[in-house]
Parts: sequence; structure tokens; C-alpha cells
Amino acid sequence: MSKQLFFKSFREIMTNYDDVVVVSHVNPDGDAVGSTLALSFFLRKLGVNVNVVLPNDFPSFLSWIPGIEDVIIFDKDSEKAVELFNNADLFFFLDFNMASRTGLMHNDLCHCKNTPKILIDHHLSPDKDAFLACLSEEYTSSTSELVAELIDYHGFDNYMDDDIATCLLVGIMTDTGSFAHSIYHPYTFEVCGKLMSSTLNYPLIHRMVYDNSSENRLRLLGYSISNKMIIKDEYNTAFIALSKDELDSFDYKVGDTEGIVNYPLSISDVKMSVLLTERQGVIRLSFRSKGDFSVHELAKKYFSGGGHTNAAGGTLDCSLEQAVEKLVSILPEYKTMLNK
Ligand SMILES: [Mn+2]
Repeated sequence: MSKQLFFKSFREIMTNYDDVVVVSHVNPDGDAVGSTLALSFFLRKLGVNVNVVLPNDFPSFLSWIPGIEDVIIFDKDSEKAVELFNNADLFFFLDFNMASRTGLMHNDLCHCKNTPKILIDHHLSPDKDAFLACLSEEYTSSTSELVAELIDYHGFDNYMDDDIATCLLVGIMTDTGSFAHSIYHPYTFEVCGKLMSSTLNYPLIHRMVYDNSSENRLRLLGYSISNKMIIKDEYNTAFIALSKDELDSFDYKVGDTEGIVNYPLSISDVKMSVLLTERQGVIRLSFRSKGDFSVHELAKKYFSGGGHTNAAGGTLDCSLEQAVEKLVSILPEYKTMLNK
């Protein structure tokens, strides 16, 4: 479905549904939270009853964002979440495109397979047939930008307010690393300019997102880079592996490792950076790259994951040492591309 057709038919589609549940991916980031909340505000303005359900808790740096107090966290209140799922006549899937990215909610969502679903997302390779309507735009900064464009299409002045604009700016800001990457067209700046034209205090929003760390989080970052970063010069690759014990020693909270993976890329020759973390028995891998080296392909092929060309995730069911071994063992395959 083209973007224009999606926007055009959106209002008409929504006249058929009254009880909507908006969901996003496990370990929700700024874009997942910002886009789901912004869409839910917009849908309420269209007269729809909306609930937002996230698989697990959001990072503490988002605890102030408008609307967050009404979000249902599945792993804290699964009974309520399942009740909402069962009552829903429509789901929105935002900022992910593989049902397995909904973590523990996956099974319960599978039980609602007859309830129509609408996708709004910017990740690669969606399963388009699974959706009633699908807005999948790989070359867009963020899902929040797509929600902004949807609202813009239906009348910016009629529907935009400071709460929605705040959520959208947080999503776009975090998915672009403060407007440093993942920007493909002028519209990203145009719509942010429009969002700013209200009474928003942008420096305050930026500060609330980026200058909101605990002391432990910053010390964990320092430790990760100073003590744990390994550089494989031959492959222009850097990686950091953090065990559960190491995370615990910094009193790890959800979101504390967010962003660590980006730092090694600031070294001029490093083309790929990988963060491996040991969580609840599995190893999570987070990949970042520069230029046209696709971490999406690599994550998909070897780590049951995917994402974007320059940012992707994956998991391995093994020990941290084995995960590091596996990562190092596949680097020769990518040597030429990593040295381009
Ligand atoms: Mn996103």
C-alpha cells in the first residue's frame, strides 16, 4: 500500500473501529514509546477508544513523556493486557514488523489472529500480507516521523498539540541520534520545524532525554569503553561484551546500555560496532554501522534478528563467551565490505 493511499484511507478505515490497542516492540525505545503515545492521542481526537500496551518496561529516561502513566506494561499486568487484547477490534503494530518482537505478548497476540492489524513501521522486510493496512517506509527516520506525517496529512492545525509534538520529537530525536543519521529527505526537518512552531521548549525535551542518566549508567558507559571495548583492526570492527555480573555491579536498569553501542563508531576507522549483553539467559546483540555496510543482513543471517542497514539487533541462546566467538568467527566473511 502506498503512503498516499494509506493516509487517504486512514480516516475511513477508522470509522469502522471503536476499541483499538496500540502495541510496540520489546525493550521499547524512544521511537516505540513516542510513536505509540502520539498515535494514541491522535486516535482519541478521532473519537476512538485507545489503549497502549508495551511488552516490558520503558527506560527511565522516558518516565516523564506525556501519556506514559496510562501505558499498560504486559510483564507487570498481563491480565489487564490480555483483557484489552480480547476486547480490541483493531490493533496497531508500531515500530516493528516481526510478531516475535513483541516478546512475551507474542502468544497472546497470536490468539487474536482474527482481529485486524495495521502496521506503521520503518524496519526492513515486513510481512505485508499479515496486515489490514500497512505503512512500511524503510527510508524514513522513525515511526514517529510517519505518525507525524499521518497527522500532518489530516490537518496539522486541527490535531497537533504540545503533548503529541513532544512525543513525536522524542521519537525522531532518539532514532536519528539527535539528527545525526537516518535522515533521508528534507521532510524530517520540515515536520520537526512544524512541531517546534508551537510553544515547545525543545532544549528542555532534549535535556530530559539525554541528560537524565543515573550515576551508575554513566559509569557503566565509561567502564564499557575503557575496560571492555575490543577493536579488531583487520575488520574495522569494535565490540563490547557485558556479562550479567558486570551489569549487576552497576545496578543495571532497563535502558542503561542504550546508546553504548554508538560510541565505538566515533573512531574514524571503525565501520561496525557491536554490543553484546547477557540478559535472562540469552545474549542480546546490538549492531551499528557506518555507510552502506548492512548490519541488518548480518543480524538476520547469523543472529535471528534484523532492523535497518545501519542499526540492527539480534539474539543468541548461548553463553556470552560463545556469542563473542561466533561474532569473531563470521567477521572474515565480511572483511572486504568492512574494508571498503
Ligand atoms: Mn524506530
